[in-house]
Amino acid sequence: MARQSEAVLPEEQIFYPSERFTRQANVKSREIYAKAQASPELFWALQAERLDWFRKWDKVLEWNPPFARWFVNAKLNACYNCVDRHLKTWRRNKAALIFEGEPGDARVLTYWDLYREVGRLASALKKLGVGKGDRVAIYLPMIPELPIAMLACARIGAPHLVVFGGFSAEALRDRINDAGAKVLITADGGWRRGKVVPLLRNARMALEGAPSVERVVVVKRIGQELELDPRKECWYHELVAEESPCPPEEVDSEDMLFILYTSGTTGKPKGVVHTTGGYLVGVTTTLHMTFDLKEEDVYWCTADCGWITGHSYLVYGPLANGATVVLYEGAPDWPRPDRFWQIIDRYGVTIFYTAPTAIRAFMRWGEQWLDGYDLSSLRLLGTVGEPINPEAWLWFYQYVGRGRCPVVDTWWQTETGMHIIAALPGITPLKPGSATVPLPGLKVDVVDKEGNPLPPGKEGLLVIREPWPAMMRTVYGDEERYVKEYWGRFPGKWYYFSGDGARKDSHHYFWILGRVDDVINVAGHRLSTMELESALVEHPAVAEAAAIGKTHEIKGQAVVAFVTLKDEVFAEIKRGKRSWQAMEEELKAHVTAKIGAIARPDAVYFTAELPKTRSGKIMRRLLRAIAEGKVLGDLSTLANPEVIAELKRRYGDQE
Ligand code: 6R9
Repeated sequence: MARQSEAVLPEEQIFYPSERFTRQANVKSREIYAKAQASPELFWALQAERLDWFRKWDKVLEWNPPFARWFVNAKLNACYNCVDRHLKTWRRNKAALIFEGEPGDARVLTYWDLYREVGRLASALKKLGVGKGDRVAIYLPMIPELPIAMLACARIGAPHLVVFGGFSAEALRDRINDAGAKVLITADGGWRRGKVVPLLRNARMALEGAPSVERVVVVKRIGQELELDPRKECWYHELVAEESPCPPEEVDSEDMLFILYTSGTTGKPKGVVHTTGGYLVGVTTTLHMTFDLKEEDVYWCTADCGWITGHSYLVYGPLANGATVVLYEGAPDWPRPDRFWQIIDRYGVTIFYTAPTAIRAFMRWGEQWLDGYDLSSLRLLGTVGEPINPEAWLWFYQYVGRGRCPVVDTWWQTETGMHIIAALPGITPLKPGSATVPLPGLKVDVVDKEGNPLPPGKEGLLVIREPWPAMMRTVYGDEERYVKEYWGRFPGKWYYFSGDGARKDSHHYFWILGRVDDVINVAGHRLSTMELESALVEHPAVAEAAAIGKTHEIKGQAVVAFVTLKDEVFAEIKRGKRSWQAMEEELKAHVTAKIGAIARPDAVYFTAELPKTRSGKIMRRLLRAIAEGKVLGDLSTLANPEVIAELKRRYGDQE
């Protein structure tokens, strides 16, 4: 890449694609934008040729806002596209998954191996009574059985709901109940920084209040002595031992592929529903275009399968493209902060996709951890999850990419299913900190509160103005919420509202400003303030609580909770029977138990009252300003100004 000039601010620097990269790129010419714009449906129909269909569509798109059907009446199978079809070519013996576990164990599965594993589990699930449309919950560590389980479900037309292994028993239970899952696939445990994560124990706790689950399949990962309950639980390896692969089920393009829960603006996580045809076309195409994926690549996405990035760009997108995918279990700094560089060196990774929060952590640990590793195999870098600050972009570009690799920042969401704003690395000049421009065929805009498009330079709301193939279809069991939250924001206009703020610059590049709703983004993970607050008030000592996201150097945002205690608890602390510190620790542990470690507050601030408007709404904006030591702004609607002075005195400017 050629650098424009050193003498400008990082965010004004432009990095042009190198001739060498462009010459070999999957997309070499800007014509693609004009072509896609001229007829998005034709564009997507052409892209759909990447897949194998059992029956082609009658119509590309049926759009009854806000309900879309893509590739109407077409038939296909996602697992067939990710696995079986590659067996007809030399890819049969190509590495599909290269796995490295935290304890250092490694496994390589060719596409043929993957077919055998997936097919056998699919047959076994059928025997357990799982049929088309039945939901299967998956609560596994990042081991090959996780993508295998996802694909096995897809093979028999059973939608999966993957629950991140770091979530608590309660979070698992809520998701299972919302989806009415029939079977749960879990493990005896997983490894995380040298410790065992007790997945089966959590699962058993979750199932005490989840009557829909009939059977539990347990992968032996940790290998501790363990008794299973033969009435309900069975070992994965015993279950599949005698099986052979069943044929893939023919499903409709609009049949549900999976549900994935994500945080919204209320306390209840929503089950984002993705269907089969459009989703698979979307993720397969974008991976090919934005990451320039080639047959020879060794592709590594560090996300967990518990998130959408793991679904779209670790499992479905890369495998449908027949790629070699690296799968790793563990943490970037375990056993040492060089784990990532070691993996890139060891497997010759060529495309590396990770999160800004990880990059900022590496910056802090220092470049010396990269010393001695050969990273010359890398040819493209990607980021996702939150806005990347120009400093982190430049560090990634310089130290990891050695100034040779484009850094493709990808903006998208659980709901969009696929990349929406991202560079095409062979043709798009890059600006550190900007996700650049919408992909071909997509209409994205920045609008004001009424939905009027804003000119460059003005900050507003990020919307998508036309349907796209991998878009969510509904919120599971709550269509009203889908219509209202995503499409009902601008009456009279069918615009998809992302929940993000943004501005365009004079080159029409998009700069994402973060969430404008009550969603906090901690290390790329979405949490809702309501969810945190309901967890806090469930604690017997808490009268009222407000959660905010405080700017954090590495995580982007950190959770800070403001809590009012019940009078009797307050009195006990005053009398010295309990301490503030112990109370703070107890509440942090409580939130961890309720939601998971990612939700653990960095700090709990105690206050006699929360600042509220005259109509009784908590003014989180003020709490955030206090926690960050910022100017408080307009206080005219505040009903109880005295609490602000007190909070500022106690907690203002505090680290
Ligand atoms: C893929 C994923 C979505 C939210 C989204 C936005 C933030 C994601 C971003 C980004 C700036 C990027 N976000 N990618 N912000 N630049 N490249 O992360 O999905 O977990 O649903 O989160 O993450 O705020 O609205 P999800």
